[in-house]
Amino acid sequence: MGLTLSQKIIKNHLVSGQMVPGQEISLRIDQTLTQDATGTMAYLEFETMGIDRVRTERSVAYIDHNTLQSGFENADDHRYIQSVAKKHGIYFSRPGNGICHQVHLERFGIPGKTLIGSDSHTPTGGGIGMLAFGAGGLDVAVAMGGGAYYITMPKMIKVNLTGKLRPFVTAKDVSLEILRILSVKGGVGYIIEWTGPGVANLTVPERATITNMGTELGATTSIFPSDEVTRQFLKAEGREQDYTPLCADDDAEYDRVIDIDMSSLKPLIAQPHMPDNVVTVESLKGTKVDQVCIGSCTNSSLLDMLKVAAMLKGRTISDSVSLSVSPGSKQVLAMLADCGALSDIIASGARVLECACGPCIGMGFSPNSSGVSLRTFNRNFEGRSGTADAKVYLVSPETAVAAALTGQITDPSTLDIDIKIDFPDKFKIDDSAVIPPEPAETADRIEILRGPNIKKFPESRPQTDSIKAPLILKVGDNITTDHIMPAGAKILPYRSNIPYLSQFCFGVCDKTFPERAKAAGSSIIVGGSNYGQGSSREHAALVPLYLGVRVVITKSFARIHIANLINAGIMPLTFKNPDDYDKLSQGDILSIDGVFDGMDSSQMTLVNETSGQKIPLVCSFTQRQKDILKAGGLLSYTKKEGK
Ligand code: MIC
Ligand code: SF4
Repeated sequence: MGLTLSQKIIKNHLVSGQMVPGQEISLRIDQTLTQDATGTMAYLEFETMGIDRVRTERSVAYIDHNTLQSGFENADDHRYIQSVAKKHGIYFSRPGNGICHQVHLERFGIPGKTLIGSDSHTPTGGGIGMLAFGAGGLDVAVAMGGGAYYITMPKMIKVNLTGKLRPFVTAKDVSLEILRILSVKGGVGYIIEWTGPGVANLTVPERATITNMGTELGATTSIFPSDEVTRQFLKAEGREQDYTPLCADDDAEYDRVIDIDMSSLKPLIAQPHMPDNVVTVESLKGTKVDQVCIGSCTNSSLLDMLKVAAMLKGRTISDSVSLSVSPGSKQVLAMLADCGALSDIIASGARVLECACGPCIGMGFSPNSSGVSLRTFNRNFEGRSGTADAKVYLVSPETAVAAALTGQITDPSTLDIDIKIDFPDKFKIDDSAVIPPEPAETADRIEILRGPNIKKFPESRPQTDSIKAPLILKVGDNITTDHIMPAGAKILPYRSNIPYLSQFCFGVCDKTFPERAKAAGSSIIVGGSNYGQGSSREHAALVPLYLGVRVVITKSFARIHIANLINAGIMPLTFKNPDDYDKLSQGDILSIDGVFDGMDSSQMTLVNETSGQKIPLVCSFTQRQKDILKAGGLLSYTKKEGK
């Protein structure tokens, strides 16, 4: 039997385990990336491992999230990351150089290589045939030190693309269509391979939009073949030598096949507050819009921006709309400036923001009270924009511009606009904003610059054989890491200050949670299905650990978050019968005895001491995960094992 493309790359990088779906495998990692919001913690973890130089082929530290410097904290963190990078062999992409995923695709990604990044949208690299995963900071630190990356061997979904996108229908609409079909949990446990005759009709930036948003499906990663289109892209980046043709074998077997005929798609829109709440743009026609934001790692490529500029050229945005445009990288911005497209954007009344995540992570540009905001981003979770009652919709750049011009939700294909762009076959290459590391021989001269905002890690707590603790918080389905550990301009500067961050934990669900959890000392959280979807931020595990959470019991977990919980030493368990969720109430006293035997037999019994009911739980920990939980987390385990 032939192999799928990802199975081939996995096979080439397999360190341990067998390629059987559901089994734990570990992979050799060629490249890593970090961004600043998760990077400070990842590098603090890397430092405690005591390794002088990174052992990857390429590691890059990006500054793109925490760029609003309203106090010393973010600037201090940038300096810290820059100094660690210089000392330990890591390339440093300066603030202003662009969003990690966009820059990595342009300058560093290589087909067939493995990449892990401390950001959930790292699968963007799948747009050029990389096997790229989002991971917690600690997993990235271990990979920088040469350690393997552990995942559960995924099943395979093939999306067979046919046809060609019609004008004003875009790769973003393909992403929204697959979200409509599969939902935000439909990709959990799968790699999504995009194949079929339609692939040749998609450029690399379009493919990258699609692999980027595979994260919203909960997929382990997403990947396109590396073909002639990939070669052209790498050639335009002056990196043709990095090209290798790659595709699945003809007789590769997939667990599920989904057909999408691109010529039949219409412009789509995800309604508040989930990326899978998708309908046609036409069906919301006329809804008044207050704000439009164009950018983010999903839609900030040169191709996107040139289309935006072409639509805005010679036109002025509606009086009632505020429009932001954030190009994805310095390369994109410089090329827009050189060809005059930037002037067309500026003349339309848009506010041009720096090349960074910006409004996507609530770093400024929050909407007005209960405002309607149309964004070309990938997430519209409640409160993420920084305005608690805002209504955020996700759309393509074309649909975004249509709304900016008309002041209402408008299907762009109904406007009398012709988009004509001249797409260059050579990009402007200027890597001056990427600072190379110090040579190994002189690296010990480099001093690490630490700011006062860097605080100690939460103390690790080894799991014990019996646990008795209150059910401190009960939450529903699809809880995101933005619920657990919100981001935004006010909180993000404290990503290396867990005690401060802890005041905001679960703030969207229950403002009293931090105080109650701290007072309880030890506690248990109960959640519904797909708990922990969204961001890769390990803070969504480290902060609950700091607040005394020992166990999280749910109907199911999202992939990166369950790994982060185990890495933090918090035990994730699931209900054997999902209906038992209803037998528990916040405030109940819960106990579990025989935890260690339970880890071995994959079953435990939860006793609700308050109601007297017994509830069966399941788990499936590998020996390594059991040892990590018993050691009180991956850092203690790594130190103990001398790994
Ligand atoms: C996000 O989009 O939520 C982020 C901010 O990029 C996160 C990382 C973080 O929380 O720092 C992600 O997606 O992993
Ligand atoms: Fe940045 Fe938004 Fe992309 Fe996250 S999703 S990396 S915040 S642009």
